[in-house]
Amino acid sequence: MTELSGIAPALAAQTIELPSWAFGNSGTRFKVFGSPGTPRDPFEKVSDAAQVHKHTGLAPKVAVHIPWDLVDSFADLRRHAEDNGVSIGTVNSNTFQDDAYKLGSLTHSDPTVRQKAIDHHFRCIEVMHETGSRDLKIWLADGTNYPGQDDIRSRQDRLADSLRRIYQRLGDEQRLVLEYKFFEPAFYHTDVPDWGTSYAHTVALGDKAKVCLDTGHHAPGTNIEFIVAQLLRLGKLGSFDFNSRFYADDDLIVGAADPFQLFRILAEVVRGGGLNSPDVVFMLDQCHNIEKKVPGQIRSVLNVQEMTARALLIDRDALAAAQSAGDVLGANEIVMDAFYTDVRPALADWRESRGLPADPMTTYAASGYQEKIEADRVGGVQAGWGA
Ligand code: PSV
Ligand code: MN
Repeated sequence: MTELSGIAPALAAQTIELPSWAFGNSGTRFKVFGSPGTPRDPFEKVSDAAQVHKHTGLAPKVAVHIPWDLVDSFADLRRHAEDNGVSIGTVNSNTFQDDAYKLGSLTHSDPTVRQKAIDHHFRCIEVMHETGSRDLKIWLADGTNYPGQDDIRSRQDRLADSLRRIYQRLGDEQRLVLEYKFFEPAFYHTDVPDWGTSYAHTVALGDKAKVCLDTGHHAPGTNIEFIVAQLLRLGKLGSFDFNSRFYADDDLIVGAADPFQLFRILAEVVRGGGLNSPDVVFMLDQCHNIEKKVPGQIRSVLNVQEMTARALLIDRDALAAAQSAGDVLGANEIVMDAFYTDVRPALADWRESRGLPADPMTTYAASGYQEKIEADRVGGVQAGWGA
């Protein structure tokens, strides 16, 4: 069996943040399917997220989305999380579902709309104080659908100004992470389409501003691991939104569509010192449209753990020697050897040695939790992506 002892400390330190919205119902523009047991409020979402942590030991934080996760008392939500062995992670702002933002939010030409969007971020910063969260993640749906619809350059200037105001409101220990996406819901241009734009804005803001890389937000064929390497090199990689995609921003289970890509990304994370660094948050941003949500999240964090283990198994000394000798095939073979190593049996043993289930999927299925939430959570309104 594969020997994990050399990489065990790194594995033990790994943490992955879960998105609260992954536990709600989600779908496409064609249909959102309801599923039994879906949480009806943010407290139930946190309870479900805590199950993922309980069975894997990997997921001690839950990211929230505002206003989807607004509650009367964030102190209560924080306490509920802590009582369940987890805590509140990244606070995601949402300026994409209010009619006022049809033509933009932080980039809008009307100062009143811009101020509304800025005020929303101020509210998110308050939530961060109330929950003990460090990071404010901004993803903007801003953009245009038609050439000439608005002045791209002026929108950048307005964005820079809005971001500066938000940044100035951050506490000393808080950060802003700016997520980019090259399309959707705007189809001609988006105002933060790529890592370069996000980098330019975050550099202008200062050290507490970083880039968030969502693995589903690139054109097909983009070498995402190169972006990872570059952002780590520049000290600007703040967080990941992990998911996988076949076609667009599919938000499928991380590592499901292209395990090799996940491995390559994690290999660069390890190489660049981003693994278990407080600077780089591993977050999931996924939707479980047809599969059960809690096991979907368990599978997801295990996928990240397995690929992290494989990335850690790359023989770095041998690789460096092969690279400096110009041994093209030898260097490639060292990387592929690590990728093809089946770490699952060794990880199962290692988990068990730490008092965790060898097979978290099976243990969850046998725990009775799923049956209990399906029986208990009848009535009320199921939470969904967007609520
Ligand atoms: C946008 O597609 C995005 O990736 C942003 O992170 C949003 O906050 C999230 O999806 C919502 O699922
Ligand atoms: Mn995302």
